[in-house]
Amino acid sequence: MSNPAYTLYGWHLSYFTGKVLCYLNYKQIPFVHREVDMTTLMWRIKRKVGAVVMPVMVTPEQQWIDDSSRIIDYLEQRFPDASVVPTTPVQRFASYLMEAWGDEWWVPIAMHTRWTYPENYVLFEREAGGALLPNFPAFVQRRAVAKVAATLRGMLHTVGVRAEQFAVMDLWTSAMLDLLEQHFAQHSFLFGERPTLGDFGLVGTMYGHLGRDPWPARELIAPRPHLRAWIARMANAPSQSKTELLADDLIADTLAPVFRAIFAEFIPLLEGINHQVKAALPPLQAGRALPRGLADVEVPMGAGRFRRKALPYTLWMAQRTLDVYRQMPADEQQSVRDWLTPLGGASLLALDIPRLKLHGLRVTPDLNSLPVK
Ligand SMILES: N[C@@H](CCC(=O)N[C@@H](CS)C(=O)NCC(=O)O)C(=O)O
Repeated sequence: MSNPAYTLYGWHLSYFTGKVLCYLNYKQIPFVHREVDMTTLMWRIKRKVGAVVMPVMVTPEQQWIDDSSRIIDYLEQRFPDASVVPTTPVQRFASYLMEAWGDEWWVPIAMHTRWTYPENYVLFEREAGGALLPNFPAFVQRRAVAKVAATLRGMLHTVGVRAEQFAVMDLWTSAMLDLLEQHFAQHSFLFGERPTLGDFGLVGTMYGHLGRDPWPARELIAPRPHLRAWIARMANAPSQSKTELLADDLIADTLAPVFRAIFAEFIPLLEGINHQVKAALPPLQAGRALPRGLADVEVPMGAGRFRRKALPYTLWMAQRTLDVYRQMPADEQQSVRDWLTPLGGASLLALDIPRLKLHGLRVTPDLNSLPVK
């Protein structure tokens, strides 16, 4: 392609920007990376996609696309070589599920490790300040960053970063990172020797937050060299030597405990959100978006319990995963069922989510698919 006219707006500090940056590097798609300044964030992006959010990608045709999953879907169509979507059913389904889990479940962990340890703020202040108001004096930048930081801190309670839950979250994180360390000691990526959508979902947490913020980089990632090496592989353009996923649609045994945890913890979260979304639908005026957050939902986290607000958006990610299953022929669906049932995941396929459409950071019920009263 001669015209490298894709532009990605987003900060290295941002979870979902990290996901797309790693993807663009892997696919070797020519793009321009622009840090987001205040005007772009608060005015241009808001006007174009209806939300103050990053990342946003602008195509050569001047189409503005938000949401990391939609950006990747769009680029997969345009750049089908080296597809990140596995062709075999179990790896394909597992990859979408990993994307949903990486995107959604890990948010409280990433926000906890960033905002609970003040030493991380120096990097945040420097990078966000330079990005937001590039030509302004440092004291003005610091004030602007303080406002953004206050907004982000304001979300901590919503996503479950609550002091009384830190012990459960810390135990969970350390056990899960150990499992990933054991996996990456044996495999270069989640499903073999090249990354898939699932790796890009999981790296969202690991790139901007756990891997770059000083506290988690030192305390959580440095002691796990194989995990650290995977993050580095994800962040850099690929070496072309090994490009295969595991043969025969296998999922490595080292991921079995990870998927067991996903099924034991993430499915209850999805069920809890779905319950609340269904209750919120009847009073909702036609065409209106659901609130961004609903009431608390309590789910297992490791051996403990974890409470956070239910975000309807998370169901859109689950719908995306389940659509992959629904579009499979019967024999492929059977393979997926045979894989996830012994791991405790059968109830995922029974999740009956009202059809949802995405608008910025919110979802709207798709009225055409609601039951007729
Ligand atoms: N699901 C979206 C999430 C995007 C998102 O939450 N981005 C964060 C920065 S990493 C943000 O802009 N948050 C602003 C907010 O939550 O209001 C995606 O995949 O891009």
